[in-house]
Amino acid sequence: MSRVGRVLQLAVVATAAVVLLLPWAATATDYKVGDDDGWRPSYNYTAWATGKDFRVGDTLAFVYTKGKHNVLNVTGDDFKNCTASSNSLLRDSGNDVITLKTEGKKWYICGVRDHCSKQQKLVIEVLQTGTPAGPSGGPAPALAGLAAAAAAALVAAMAVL
Ligand SMILES: *[C@@H]1O[C@H](CO)[C@@H](O)[C@H](O)[C@H]1NC(C)=O
Ligand SMILES: *[C@@H]1O[C@H](CO)[C@@H](O)[C@H](O)[C@H]1NC(C)=O
Ligand SMILES: *[C@@H]1O[C@H](CO)[C@@H](O)[C@H](O)[C@H]1NC(C)=O
Ligand SMILES: [Cu+2]
Repeated sequence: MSRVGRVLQLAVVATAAVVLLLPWAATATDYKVGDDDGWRPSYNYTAWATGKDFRVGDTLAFVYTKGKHNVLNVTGDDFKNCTASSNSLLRDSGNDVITLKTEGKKWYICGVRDHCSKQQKLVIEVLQTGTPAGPSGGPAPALAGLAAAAAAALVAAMAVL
């Protein structure tokens, strides 16, 4: 193979590697709802969610003593009323991990007695997968590193010419 052919091959391989690695560079975040307080009444989940960057692919873990609480995904209207929705999925394992699969608002309540009206409810806004806009965004440095590596590979390829 000619030298130019080799260089082109190298450039193609470097580019392909970067394209293939991009999805993995944007790592998902696993959130424990309420952090050390877990899932319980009389905790401000709005304050907990404030400033967090929820993305498609991230997970929410609702952790509580099995039998004492549960988790129902509900519509926005039912969230306000603290009522279950017709298509709510009841989760009650005590360690309910939910993967955020789509963008948009997601509403969760506890369906046990009056817990929901005692603040045991969470609403979040899920954004598309990608580089967080926040100042201390996690995956951003990894992406920058990959871009730099790709650039270096291409420069190296040029130098061979
Ligand atoms: C919960 O926190 C939010 C955001 O910090 C605040 O606006 C709201 O008033 C708080 N709710 C209660 C009941 O303290
Ligand atoms: C609750 O989650 C289930 C399973 O993902 C889904 O089929 C259902 O539509 C959801 N219901 C609401 C009210 O979001
Ligand atoms: C919410 O509650 C109000 C008052 O009880 C009721 O009129 C309304 O239909 C309820 N909305 C939903 C979505 O259940
Ligand atoms: Cu509860």
